[in-house]
Amino acid sequence: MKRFVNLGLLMSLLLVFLAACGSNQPAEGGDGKAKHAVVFKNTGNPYGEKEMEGFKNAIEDLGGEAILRAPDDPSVEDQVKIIEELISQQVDSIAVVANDYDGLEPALKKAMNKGIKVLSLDSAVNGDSRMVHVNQADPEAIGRTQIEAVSEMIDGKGQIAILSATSQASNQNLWIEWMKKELEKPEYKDIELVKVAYGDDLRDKSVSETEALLQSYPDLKAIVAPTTVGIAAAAKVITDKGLIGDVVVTGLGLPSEMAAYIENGATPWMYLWNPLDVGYLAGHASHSLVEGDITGEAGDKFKAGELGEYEIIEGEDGTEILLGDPFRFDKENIEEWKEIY
Ligand code: RAM
Repeated sequence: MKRFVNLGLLMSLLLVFLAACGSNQPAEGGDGKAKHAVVFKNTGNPYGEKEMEGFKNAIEDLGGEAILRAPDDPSVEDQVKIIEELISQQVDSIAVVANDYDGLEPALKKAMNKGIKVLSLDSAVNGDSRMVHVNQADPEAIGRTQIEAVSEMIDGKGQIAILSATSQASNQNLWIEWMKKELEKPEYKDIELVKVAYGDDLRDKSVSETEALLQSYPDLKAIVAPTTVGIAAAAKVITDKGLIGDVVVTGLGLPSEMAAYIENGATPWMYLWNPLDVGYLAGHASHSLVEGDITGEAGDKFKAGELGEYEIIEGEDGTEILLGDPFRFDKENIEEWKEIY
C-alpha cells in the first residue's frame, strides 16, 4: 500500500513538472489545440474568404484551431477591437490583413508583449508591429505591370483613373506608388492619370465611384483597379452602360468574379495570385512562429506544406516571405481558373 501511495505521489510530481516544462509551449485551447487567428480587412469580400480558407486549411492540416475574423467595414478601429478580443482569448498567433499601416501598432505590440506571435499578410503593418509579413508578390512588379498593361490596351494615349480600396490600405497604396513611378517613364508621356478614387472594397461604393469617374471625365479611356472588389464593380458598370471598347478596365481581379467580363471584353486581361496560397503560406508561417521553428529573422527557413520550403528575407520595412509571381488572366485561361478561386 505504502509503495502504491508513493507511486501516486511520484506521478503527481511528474505531472506538475511536465506542466511547468510546458509553460513556454503554445497556449492551447480546451481541446489541446494551438489557436491561430487571421483577421481580414472586412466581411463580404470573396477574395478575403479564399485567403482565410487557405489559412484554415494550413492550420487544420497542422492540427491547430483556426479562428477567422473580419469587421463588417474596413476600418482600423474595428480591427483593433477584434485584436483586443483575440488577446483576451489568449490565442497563440494573430495574422492580420491590415486596414492601416501604423494604426494597429499599439494593439499588435500589446499582443506581442503577451507572447502572441504576430504577422501580417497581403496588406502589411509597419515593421515594428509584426514579426514578419507574408507578401503575395513583389509590389514593384505588381504596380509597374498594371501600367504596362493599361498602356498597351489604350495604345499609350489618353486619360486613365485608378479605382482603389480604402485610402489607407497599405497594399494598394504601395502598388499605386509603383504605378505612379512607372508612369514617369517617357513612353507614357501621353497617358494622364486624372484621379485616384476609393471604393473602400465595398461593392456599392465602388460602383458609385466608377459612375462618378465616368461622369467627371467623359474622355476617360481606362480604369485600373488594384482591388478585386473595385475591378469587378468597374467592369460591371462598363458592361451595364454599354461602354465595352470605349473604356477598358484592368487591374487585379478574382477569376471567379471576373470571368464574365474577360469573356465580354470589358477587361482584356488582368492579374492576380492565388489567395488560397497567400492564406495557406501565412498559416504555415503562424504555426512555425508558434512552434519556435522561425523567429521572423531574415534567413529563417520553414516548410509550408504543399508549397514547399520558404526563406524569410529582408524587406523595405521589416522582414517578409514572398509567395511568388502574379499570374495573368485572359480569354485563354480564365475558364480553367474561374473554378478554382
Ligand atoms: C481586394 C483586397 C485585397 C487585395 C486584393 C487584390 O480583395 O483589397 O487586400 O489583395 O483586392
